[in-house]
Amino acid sequence: MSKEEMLAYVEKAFVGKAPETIPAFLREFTTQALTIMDADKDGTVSKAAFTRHVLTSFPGEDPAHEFTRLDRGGDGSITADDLHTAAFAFFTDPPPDCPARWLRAGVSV
Ligand SMILES: [Ca+2]
Repeated sequence: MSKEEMLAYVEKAFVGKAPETIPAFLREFTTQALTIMDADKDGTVSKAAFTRHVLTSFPGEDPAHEFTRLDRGGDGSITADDLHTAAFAFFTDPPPDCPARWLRAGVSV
């Protein structure tokens, strides 16, 4: 096993093998981020609530593209599962335009 293979294994073990099985510390973080952005406390984050939250933390930014990426179900709201998927992708295989603003927004409160 090469050093790279070992590091890849450790990274996978660190964040779990799939979005459904991310470890408790990451689940706690995504749940906290969702709670902070979920203005009406119905368990999901609407595009309007997400936009308000991001613009409050980062005035002048356009959160529309990021919302579309995070809303993987395409149902017009961000769920806990959406954030688990985003967190898993963020750590394991971040695309060049990986959504990160929600992470910063979540930890900047
Ligand atoms: Ca909501």
